[in-house]
Amino acid sequence: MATVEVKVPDIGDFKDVAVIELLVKVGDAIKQEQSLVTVESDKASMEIPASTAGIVKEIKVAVGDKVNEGSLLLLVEAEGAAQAVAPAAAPATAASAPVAAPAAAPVTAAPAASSVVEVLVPDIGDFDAVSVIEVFVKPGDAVKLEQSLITVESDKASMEIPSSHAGTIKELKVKLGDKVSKGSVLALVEVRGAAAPAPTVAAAAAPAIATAPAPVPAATAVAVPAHNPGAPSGALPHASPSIRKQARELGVPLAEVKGSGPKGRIVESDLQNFVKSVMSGAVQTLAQKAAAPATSAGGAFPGLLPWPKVDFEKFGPIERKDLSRIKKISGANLHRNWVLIPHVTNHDDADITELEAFRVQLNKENEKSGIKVTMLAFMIKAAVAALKKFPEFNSSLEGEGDAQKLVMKNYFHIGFAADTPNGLVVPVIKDADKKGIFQISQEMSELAKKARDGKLGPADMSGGCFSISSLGGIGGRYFTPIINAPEVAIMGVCKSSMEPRWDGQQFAPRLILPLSLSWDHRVIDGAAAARFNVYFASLLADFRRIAL
Ligand code: CAO
Repeated sequence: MATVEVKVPDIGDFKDVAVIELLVKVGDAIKQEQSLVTVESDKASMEIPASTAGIVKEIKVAVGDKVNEGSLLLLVEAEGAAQAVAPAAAPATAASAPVAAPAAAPVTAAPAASSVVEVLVPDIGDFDAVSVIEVFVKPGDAVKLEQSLITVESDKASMEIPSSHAGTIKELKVKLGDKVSKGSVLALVEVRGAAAPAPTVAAAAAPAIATAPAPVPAATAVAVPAHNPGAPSGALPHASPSIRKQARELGVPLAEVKGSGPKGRIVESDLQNFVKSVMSGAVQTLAQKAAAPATSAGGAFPGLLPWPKVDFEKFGPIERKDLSRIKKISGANLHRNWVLIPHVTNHDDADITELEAFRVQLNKENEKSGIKVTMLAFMIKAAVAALKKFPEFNSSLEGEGDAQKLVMKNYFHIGFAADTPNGLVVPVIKDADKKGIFQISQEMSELAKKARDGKLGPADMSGGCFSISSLGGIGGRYFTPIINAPEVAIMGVCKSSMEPRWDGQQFAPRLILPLSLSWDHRVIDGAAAARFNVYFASLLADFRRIAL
């Protein structure tokens, strides 16, 4: 056994390339030519193979380090002295060598004023019969000189093959999965003008780095999945050849995997996590989503028909408007809450005859103070008292499955829905239990003004325990308010009106306030909801009860 230094082999024109992935760790048994690290320039990435088999004793580089030819990567306890080859002088064998990108391919003949030329696979070193894994162009596309046409991949590296000519693609001679080698015809390109370049065979000789790196211009030295703006499908997934191979074998759409590596590079754990989340149903691939309408229309809602597509113009003049920012945000939240929370709404009435008389009197007495008390301030205080009596209404669900918990809150922050020209917002009165009716009224009018002026900040709208949505100033009888997650209940209130009520002897005119309490059936039972409403109504009917 001998300790051998494994160094970066000749990697051609690649200088100061960053280590972006370590593929082995100390103690690993490695085979000769096994990939050890991935390095990346701005145009290419490549895996550096082991020059010897053995056990990794020490890793001399870290992710982010810059390396060059000859940089020490690892110390390996080699299997037998015979394999302890001289490190830098032992580049990987041709079959697994990192690859410099090919230069533009030679053409068979110099083009005439407008002629069709064959674009061939240039000398790509010892890469023979490599698979076409991406095709970036299609017939009719205009291509620039050196624009990438396809990506080919061996088991250790991938590279993009650039066009040897500018012109228009007449015919593609390869498709995904084809095997190509040096000299394979990729495409027929119609070249306009006699001046079309015809690179020489010598210039095209850009073999595997391990043998003789060619002085190709950096712009064409493209390999694995650098973003290719010319690609019809947009950005290519950023991953090493081995990850791409794994993804293909598993059928993972790499473009949908989020990379956590440097510059968003997809590393093995990203691939694994993606597969896990698809298997658990937490994530659907685009293909699954696209397939959903055929069987279930809409993916998450089996059996639903697709959203109707209507040509509205056919029926009359229309105009299209953008949704306001608030509408977009609140719409997305309301949709989630409506879909995810099993809502039930209990309707009830509160007799607020005496409370309204008191409110009117209070406002008369305090006319000069400038603070106007509305019914909503009393309802906020009543909500606090009801939350104290029924603490599960002041809770939130947290976590999933067996690990799910109910978070019980010992604070009382009450939100109120406010209608603004731009949409619905829910400012929150903090610590409403510690505030009196006047203070609540004042804060409410300040928050409502801020809401109308579009000046509410996140702090004004967060931390709510329970919300009240009052349409009392507008009208209506009852409605079904949507719970403001992660709260578990919301009180909807409509306009009070005088109604005849039987007092035991006769019908008497009473001021009746319609209540609509929506509650989350995962947390609250119907009986508790009915009790909450009865209690809430009793407080409004006789506000002295709040002191009990
Ligand atoms: N019954 C009868 N009258 C009522 C009432 C009720 N339940 N609630 C309020 N009123 C009266 C007020 O006393 C006031 O009367 P005066 O003008 O005669 O004094 C008038 O209606 C207007 O009140 P207001 O709306 O200005 O004040 P408020 O405290 O009741 O409400 C606010 C403030 C910001 C909540 C309200 O303006 C608002 O935006 N409401 C809409 C909420 C909403 O959109 N909810 C739906 C959400 S789901 O999409």
